Amino acid sequence: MMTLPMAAATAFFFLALLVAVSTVLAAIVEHTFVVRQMHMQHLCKDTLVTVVNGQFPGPAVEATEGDTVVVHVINQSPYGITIHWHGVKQRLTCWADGAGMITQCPIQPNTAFTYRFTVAGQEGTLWWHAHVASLRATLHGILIIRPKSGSYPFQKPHMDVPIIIGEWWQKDLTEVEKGYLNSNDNDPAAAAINGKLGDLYNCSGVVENSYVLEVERGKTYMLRLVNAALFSEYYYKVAGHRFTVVGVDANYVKPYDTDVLAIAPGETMDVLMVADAPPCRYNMVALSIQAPAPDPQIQTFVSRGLVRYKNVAVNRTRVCSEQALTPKMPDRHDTATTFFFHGNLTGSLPPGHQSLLRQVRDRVDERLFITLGQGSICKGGNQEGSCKRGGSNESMLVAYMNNVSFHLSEKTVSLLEARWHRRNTTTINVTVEELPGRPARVFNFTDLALIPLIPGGKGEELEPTRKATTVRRFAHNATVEVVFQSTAALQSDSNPMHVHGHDFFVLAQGKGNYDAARDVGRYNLVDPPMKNTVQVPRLGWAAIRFVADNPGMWFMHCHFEYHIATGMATVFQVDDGPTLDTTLPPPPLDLPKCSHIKE
Ligand SMILES: *[C@@H]1O[C@H](CO)[C@@H](O)[C@H](O)[C@H]1NC(C)=O
Ligand SMILES: *[C@@H]1O[C@H](CO)[C@@H](O)[C@H](O)[C@H]1NC(C)=O
Ligand SMILES: *[C@@H]1O[C@H](CO)[C@@H](O)[C@H](O)[C@H]1NC(C)=O
Ligand SMILES: *[C@@H]1O[C@H](CO)[C@@H](O)[C@H](O)[C@H]1NC(C)=O
Ligand SMILES: *[C@@H]1O[C@H](CO)[C@@H](O)[C@H](O)[C@H]1NC(C)=O
Ligand SMILES: *[C@@H]1O[C@H](CO)[C@@H](O)[C@H](O)[C@H]1NC(C)=O
Ligand SMILES: *[C@@H]1O[C@H](CO)[C@@H](O)[C@H](O)[C@H]1NC(C)=O
Ligand SMILES: *[C@@H]1O[C@H](CO)[C@@H](O)[C@H](O)[C@H]1NC(C)=O
Ligand SMILES: *[C@@H]1O[C@H](CO)[C@@H](O)[C@H](O)[C@H]1NC(C)=O
Ligand SMILES: [Cu+2]
Repeated sequence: MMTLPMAAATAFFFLALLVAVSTVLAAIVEHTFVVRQMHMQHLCKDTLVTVVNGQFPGPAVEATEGDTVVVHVINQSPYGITIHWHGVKQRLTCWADGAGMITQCPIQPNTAFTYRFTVAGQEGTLWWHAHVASLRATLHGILIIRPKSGSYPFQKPHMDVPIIIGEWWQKDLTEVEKGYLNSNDNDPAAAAINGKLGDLYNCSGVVENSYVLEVERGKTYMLRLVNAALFSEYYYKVAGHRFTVVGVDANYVKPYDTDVLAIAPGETMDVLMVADAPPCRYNMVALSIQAPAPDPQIQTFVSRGLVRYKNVAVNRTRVCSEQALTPKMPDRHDTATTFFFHGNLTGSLPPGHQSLLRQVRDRVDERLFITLGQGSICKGGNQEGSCKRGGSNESMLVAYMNNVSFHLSEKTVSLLEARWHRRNTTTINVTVEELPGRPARVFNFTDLALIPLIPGGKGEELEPTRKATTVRRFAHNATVEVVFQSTAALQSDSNPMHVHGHDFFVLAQGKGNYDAARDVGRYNLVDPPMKNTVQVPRLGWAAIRFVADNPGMWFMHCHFEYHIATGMATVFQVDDGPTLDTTLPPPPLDLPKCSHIKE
């Protein structure tokens, strides 16, 4: 037992050597991220925002598959910061995952930390974002991984075009985060495409700038979409053009032709668009989607940008209308279009991933059924005591998985450090519970009568819940199946569920209550898409499987900020494997310490 850390250290030494030898041909992509507050003007208002290198969105990280990425984060903001590399598998580098208090303490103000990891075995679009409080609304950027061979499984596009759908906030984001627990008004001021609000927003007659994409007729553009919004899934269209989806979450899919894209928070997408329309001007529109009433309704957010053809014909006015063409968008309450969009994607796996697919097809070691919903806890000390519910101010709403709302009480050490150090000491004592593998109580999860949060409502009886730090532990190389069930408990949102450190196969999705006897037969075990974020449909379910082969403590959560902040989360603990190259190395020496730990 005592020798474990030594073995790990030795393993790390040899691994480092191996990596040094095998990466002779791989490059190092190095960035310095200075996190700082800055004033920005939008909608006639000066707003203090926290950004990287003075940019919103932040700088793009562009790498080639197999490269090592090194990012020096220098924190000159007043907040503790972590940066999560969303979708990067972080094989044996859980320490660099950047999940606040899960894998590391935040980088304290006026200190620095260097993230080091490789981007291997994945190609396409990912992104990075702060993973503490709501600061990711302004602290994010794209992460592009291009194929090492230079060739794609489709014709090489003329140009890459990042399309980052985000939001503009005028409120203090750290206050917004606290407000979730007090149900304050927490809406963004606008939607944005690549940081531009677009010409649908104005104040005092001054129109906001739009994102403009200049295209050449006949060329093919690869739109690299990221949904960086805190709250909303979006529909995205470009008037007069169609798309071919070729990748999701940095995994190739079989080409899928469509004129509308649906992208949930945390999802990324690679999409080909041929500039084959008459050489005019075409609006692109990103429209927020929301569950219909009786779910609480917020304002709709629309951001508009422009596709403009170069070398427009001199006689343009005869060919083109005066106004740029605008796409006809789905209704903002249309949850069917996104359901079918996601359901129609099938994977196109590289040979290296076939053995994973074989393993999830042949063997399931752990089966979890996880309900996603809302409940309430009593305000004050005794959370499980008796208090008025149904929207009373004596209780507050929280989100949960299987009726437990994730809550970190430990403020001095991350869960990964606690696990690491417990190998040889008992002084670090973090109390965790096992996440239940299924709900203790079965009810009609998708009964619409459960939605309204009103005194005496049908949902009131099911409402009491509790908070805990939950973890689910998996043996190395276990095949895990998770069925997520979106419920109608006090709301009926969809839930974009994100797993850190592993991609998973999305085997099936459906409407209503999951029924294994009926639904297992519908699993796609032939060409399922591989993802890191699955959009679990509103009043429906989604089934995923993955191989737990990356040792560490991996956050697993809904990517709607309100849900993650109020507890729709847990941690997957993956054990070390039997060999040195399946064992997590020791923490980097400069891993941040929590400010209030006395050394
Ligand atoms: C236990 O861990 C500490 C660091 O956390 C290390 O300094 C010490 O040498 C370890 N003890 C043994 C017996 O491995
Ligand atoms: C400004 O915005 C308002 C509503 O937000 C809209 O009615 C008006 O047409 C806009 N004006 C311009 C010049 O875009
Ligand atoms: C006007 O533009 C169209 C399409 O670009 C072209 O076919 C046509 O010849 C042009 N007409 C004149 C008079 O230039
Ligand atoms: C694919 O989309 C069509 C409608 O566009 C729908 O009828 C079909 O059921 C979808 N397939 C899946 C597997 O979701
Ligand atoms: C709850 O609301 C009632 C009346 O609306 C008010 O009298 C009471 O002080 C509030 N209690 C708390 C704990 O905010
Ligand atoms: C560890 O936690 C247990 C259970 O909460 C508690 O009884 C024990 O005193 C704790 N030990 C330390 C060293 O904090
Ligand atoms: C569950 O609720 C839905 C919606 O209210 C209803 O259509 C369905 O019949 C119910 N299912 C069962 C098994 O009661
Ligand atoms: C959740 O657990 C609480 C106890 O903590 C219980 O009162 C409640 O009925 C449970 N609700 C559901 C939906 O399981
Ligand atoms: C994982 O299990 C599969 C069999 O299901 C086996 O072929 C493979 O070698 C195992 N991998 C490791 C790293 O243990
Ligand atoms: Cu959610």
